[in-house]
Amino acid sequence: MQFLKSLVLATTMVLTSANETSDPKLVEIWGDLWPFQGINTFAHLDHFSCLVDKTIPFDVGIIGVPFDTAVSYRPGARFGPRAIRAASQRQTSLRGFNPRAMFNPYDSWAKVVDCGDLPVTPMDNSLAFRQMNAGFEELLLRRQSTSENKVPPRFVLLGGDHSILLPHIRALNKVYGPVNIIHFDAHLDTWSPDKYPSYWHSEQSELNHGSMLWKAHEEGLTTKTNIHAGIRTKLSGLIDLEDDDSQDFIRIEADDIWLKGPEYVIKKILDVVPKDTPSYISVDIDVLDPGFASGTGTQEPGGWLPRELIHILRGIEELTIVGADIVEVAPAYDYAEVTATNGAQVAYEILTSMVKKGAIDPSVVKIIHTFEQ
Ligand SMILES: [Mn+2]
Repeated sequence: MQFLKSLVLATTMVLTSANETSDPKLVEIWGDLWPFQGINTFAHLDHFSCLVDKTIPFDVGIIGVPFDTAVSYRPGARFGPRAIRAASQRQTSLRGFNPRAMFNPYDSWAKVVDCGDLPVTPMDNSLAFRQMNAGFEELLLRRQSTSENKVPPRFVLLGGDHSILLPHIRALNKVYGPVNIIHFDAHLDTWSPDKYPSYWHSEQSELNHGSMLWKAHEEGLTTKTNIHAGIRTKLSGLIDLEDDDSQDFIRIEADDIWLKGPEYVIKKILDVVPKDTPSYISVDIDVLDPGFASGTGTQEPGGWLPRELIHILRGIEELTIVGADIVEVAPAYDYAEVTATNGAQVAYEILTSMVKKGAIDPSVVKIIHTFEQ
C-alpha cells in the first residue's frame, strides 16, 4: 500500500515537472471552467452579435428577445433570456449528449451559436415591432448557414412574451412561405381584438401576447394544418373555439395527456402536421403546470409535467422545424430556477431535433436569397 502511494506520488511529480518543462499555454492552465463559472451564454456556446456581424456563417442561433410590454397580466418576461441562459449552464458540448434522442446537438455537423439579444425598446410597442420585424428579416434574409445549399440559418428564440412569435414568422414567411404552427400553451392565443373590449383603442393595442396567432392568420402567415397542445384556458364561451377553428387550428386539451396518454398527443400532432413542410414550434412555458412553471405571467392550474412535454417534443422530432421559440419565462415569479431550467431544457430538446434531422432541405425554401454582404 505504501509502495502504491509512493508510486502515485512519483508519477504525479513526473507529470508536474513534465507540464512545467513543456511550457503550457495560459489557456491550458486557466481555460477550463466548471459549468457554474464564466460569463453566461446559452449552454456555454460561442457568442457573437449575429445582427451586427455578417461574416460568420452559422446553422442555428439562440437569440434572446427581451420584450414583455404586450402582456395582459403579470409582466417580467423581458428577463427570460438571461434567466434561461443562466439555467442552461449544465449543458455543454462535453456533456451535451441527449440520451432520449441518442444525439449531441452541440457536437455535430451544425454550428450552433448564442446570438445575444435583439435590442428592442420597452417604451413604444409600435417601434418595438418595427425593430423585431427588421431584426428577423436581417437574420433570415441576410445571414448564411454553413450549408452548401444556401439555406438560411435557423433560430430558437428565448422570450420575451409570446407576441415575439409574430415578427419571427413574418420573416420566416419571406423564406419558406406560410408555416405550420405547433403551439404548446395553456391558452389559445388566437383571440381577436374584440375579445379585449375597451373604450380605448389603437391599432397597436390590437396586438398582444394572446392575439398574435390571430394576427398571423389574418396576415396569411400560417397554413391550414396547425395544432395547439396543452390547452386549458378559461373561455369567454364556445365562440372562442369556433374562432379558433376558423383559424385552422386543431386542439389537444391539457387533460388529454392523462385521459388519452402521451402517445395519443404525439400521434395527433403527426397526423395533423405534414412532416416535410416547414413547421414552427412555439412553447409557452405556461403549458407546464404552475408547480413546474410558477415563473410566468398567466398561470393555469392543471398543466403538463416537464417529462410529458419533453417526451412529446422527442416524439415529433421528425418534423421539419424551421424556427422555434420558448416564451413567457418571467424569473421574478420563479422559485429556485425551476421555470428557467425547464425553459432551458425545452430549448435543448428543440435544438436537438433541429440538428438531428440535418440541414434544411432546400426544396422547402421558397426564396433562395443571395445573402448580400
Ligand atoms: Mn401564450
